[in-house]
Amino acid sequence: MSAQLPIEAISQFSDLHPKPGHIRFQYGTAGFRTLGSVLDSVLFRVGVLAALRSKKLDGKTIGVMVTASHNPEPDNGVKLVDPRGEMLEAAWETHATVLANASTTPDFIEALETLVKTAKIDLSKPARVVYARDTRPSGPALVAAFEDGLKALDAEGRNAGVTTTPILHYLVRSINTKGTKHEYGDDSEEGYFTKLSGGFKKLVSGKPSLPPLVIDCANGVGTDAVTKIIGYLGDSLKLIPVNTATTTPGALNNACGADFVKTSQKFPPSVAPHLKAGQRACSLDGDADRLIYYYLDERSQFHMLDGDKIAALVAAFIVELVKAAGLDSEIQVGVVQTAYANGSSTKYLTERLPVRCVPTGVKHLHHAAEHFPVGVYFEANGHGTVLFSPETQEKLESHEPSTPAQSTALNHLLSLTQLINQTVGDAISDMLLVETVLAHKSYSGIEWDSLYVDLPNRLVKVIVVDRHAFKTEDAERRLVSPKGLQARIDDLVKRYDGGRSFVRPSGTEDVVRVYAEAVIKSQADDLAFRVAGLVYDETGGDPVTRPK
Ligand code: G16
Repeated sequence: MSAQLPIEAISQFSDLHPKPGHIRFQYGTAGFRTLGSVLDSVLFRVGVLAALRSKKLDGKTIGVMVTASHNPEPDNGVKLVDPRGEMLEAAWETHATVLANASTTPDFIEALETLVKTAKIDLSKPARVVYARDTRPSGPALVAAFEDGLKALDAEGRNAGVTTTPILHYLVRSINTKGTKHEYGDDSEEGYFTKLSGGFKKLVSGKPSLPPLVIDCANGVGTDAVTKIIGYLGDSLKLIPVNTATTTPGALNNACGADFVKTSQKFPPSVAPHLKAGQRACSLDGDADRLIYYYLDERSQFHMLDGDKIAALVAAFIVELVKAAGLDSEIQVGVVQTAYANGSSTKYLTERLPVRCVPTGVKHLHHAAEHFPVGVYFEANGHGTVLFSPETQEKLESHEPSTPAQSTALNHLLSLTQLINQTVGDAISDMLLVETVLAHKSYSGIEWDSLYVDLPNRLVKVIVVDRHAFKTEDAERRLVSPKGLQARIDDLVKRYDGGRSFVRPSGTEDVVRVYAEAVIKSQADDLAFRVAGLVYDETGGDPVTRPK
């Protein structure tokens, strides 16, 4: 380990990207996320960190995505992607937070030296990083700061341009598996679209076409991906894209997108002209990794089909295929959820399959899902995917079917492994997956929705003085701090029929989230607002304004 950190280059670049004194950054649920205007130093340091992560992993390509996903347009953020396309290893999240908070260039260099020593990084190894950004106006300057970080370590960078988060994850895995027996796909956008659309076309071949699907692109980077995939899908699926204004200031995620639909429990006003009775539609979020469906019934009433409903639909379909392929004694399907999963969905699923509950954040769900031969994971907010373990994949490839029906089911399972982006939740891949199941089952939104009836629920945000004062346990279902607050929540919950509520600090916004459900809608609302009141009273003071 003779190579040394290029201190001089790092110093020179670092001085161009000073850390703002008054802010403490944290690598949270999905990386660093706050106002884009304060992230310059973080992006530079993430560039250096990504290069070191690659060196540590023997020159494997690391991914970096510049996005704030569902957050408002002035926000931005950055997250790192490990070589198999999964989220950054947890221990390195701590390193990222330490580096981001070093006050000065000398402190930053000292933190780097400590990291190199403790993580035993061989600096003579090459460093390779692939990176992309979403459509936010602050993106180009932040990418430039990030590139300075790569330059400081003389790392090899590949700019994947403006693209979705799931495509970046796909690229990382494809680059790192190129030429191996686990080759994931061609390492290009074209490879991604060909792979997904190819799997979809095989799966729906011979099935009656579904009516066109309205797709709300949240005025974000998903617009471009939807436009492109339309070309690859041909007649196999008709999409009607709306909210495609990627260059209109302030339009991103504004009264549209998956988070708007899930949180406000209504469809985006801009989608209204396309919604008639029976019409199904879906919304992506700002970086196209979340998906929420909805439809209007014959009385023009809105019904939401969220991540829980997607999990139920997809898990049941895969279980049926595994059985039809004659593999049910060998391949078990399991589901992973978070505390936000609707109580009815958990009941429906646990009656049929093994179900695990983990803390919020795709990284937690992903790792838990890896323990199942087929792991279906979805957050209620529409973020999720399906994982086929390497053993399952091999079984599917080597299994000899004994009847034509088994052979068809087996081929469908193999096509699913192509259609599904197994690196991370992917709105476009998930949309094709849902459309596949609907086509196979001849379901409209109504039949899908009738799998189980959601318990009325309400999600609210509370701005508090210090959200870091809120600590949780039991997969975020109970508060351990502030002291005594959980007992007061428990007392309130007891008064509501079917009541359930929990409180947790957001890892992507400067708020505390309160979730509540109850048998009656007005009661769920009431419970949510009362718990929010408790939270606010507990922390008191003026709500903190966000850093300028
Ligand atoms: C990110 C994470 C999700 C998480 C969401 C909200 O989504 O990837 O797993 O559910 O944030 O997290 P929190 O409640 O901690 O703010 P996205 O789509 O914004 O990247």
